Amino acid sequence: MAKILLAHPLFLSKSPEERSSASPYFPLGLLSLAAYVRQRGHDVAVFDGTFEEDESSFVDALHIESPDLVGISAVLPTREVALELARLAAADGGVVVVGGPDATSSPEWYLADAAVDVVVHHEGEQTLASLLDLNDREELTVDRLAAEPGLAFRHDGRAVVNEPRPPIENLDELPLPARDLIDMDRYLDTWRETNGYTSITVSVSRGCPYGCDWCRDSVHGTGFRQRSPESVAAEVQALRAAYGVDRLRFVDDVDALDRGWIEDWAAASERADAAVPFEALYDLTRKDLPLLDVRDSL
Ligand code: B12
Ligand code: SF4
Repeated sequence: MAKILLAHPLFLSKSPEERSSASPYFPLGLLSLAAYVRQRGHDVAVFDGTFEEDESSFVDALHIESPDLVGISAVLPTREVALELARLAAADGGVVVVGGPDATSSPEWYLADAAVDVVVHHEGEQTLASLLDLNDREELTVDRLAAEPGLAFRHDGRAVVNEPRPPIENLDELPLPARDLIDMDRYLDTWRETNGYTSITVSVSRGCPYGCDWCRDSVHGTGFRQRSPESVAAEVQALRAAYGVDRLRFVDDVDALDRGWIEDWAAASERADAAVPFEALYDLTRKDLPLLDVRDSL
């Protein structure tokens, strides 16, 4: 089975804005990918640039892990550093894959650099797993890549962007993010030192039905999908037990579109002793949502 090194190219040492916001979060999408491909038998390691001084630690990670593939996550402000890591990984000989929100909106930009072999656009779990399977079967050929939804690649010097893969409908089928692959204590200690409390990200839903122009083709699309309230309560209960977390930040496009879901989640949280203060993005024009009621009952 293939070994993949997944890399987060945000170095706080190079990013004064992120440093001053003093609220470091490791991208949950990358940990979700890690858990998904690990569950399918692949070997996964994570490189987290957050607390590293510079790219030399990434070179060390390449030497230590010797991955077959390197997967790099990119948002707009990290695209240049993502490319730097891609070049280092390409020089080391691995297949270089880039994914994430910026790679989804600009796959051609990444493929214009010879260091990037493949882009995974939109939701990444199933597409990355398929790519690893192709690698294992030594089938990373143009024909096979062209048949795989969610991929973009270079052919005859031009970017070929396949159709997106249909989104995962049942989010409860996804394993919980592989938080064990990063240094969670370092994050929690930083939160405690700078804010006086700890905060951990959780994903409860994917997609947003509003379809605003600039975000219409975002990673998770316009189809709103929610996890079950019970699975969220169980994850929060586990986070409390493992890390004693004080607060949660939901990383969804938008939350609380479904009043019934919130009520069920509040009940499930009480049953599981998993009521933790949280922040999330709500539609404030929705006067029907029981925000204060829910908060009071927690
Ligand atoms: C929570 C959040 C934050 C938090 C925490 C970020 C974190 N590190 O966790 C905070 C507030 C700090 C933040 C800051 C910013 N954010 Co923000 N944020 C989000 C948000 C709401 C959730 C991210 C998330 O965890 N999603 C859930 C996971 C499951 O999805 P995902 O990350 O997209 O990952 C999936 C795919 O992208 C893909 N994938 C991701 N990486 C990789 C890598 C590989 C190799 C592969 C194969 C696939 C792959 O597979 C994953 C699983 O399906 C998103 C919007 C959204 N709903 O996604 C915006 C979003 C990522 N943020 C965005 C922006 C612009 C910013 C800021 C620049 C805002 C600002 N002006 O300061 C900063 C930049 C921070 C930085 N330098 O990284 C944009 C990025 C746009 C772009 N084209 O790059 C988004 C998409 C919002 C938007 N709709 O515009 N953000
Ligand atoms: S996530 Fe926000 S910006 Fe994007 S479509 Fe939904 S409401 Fe609009």
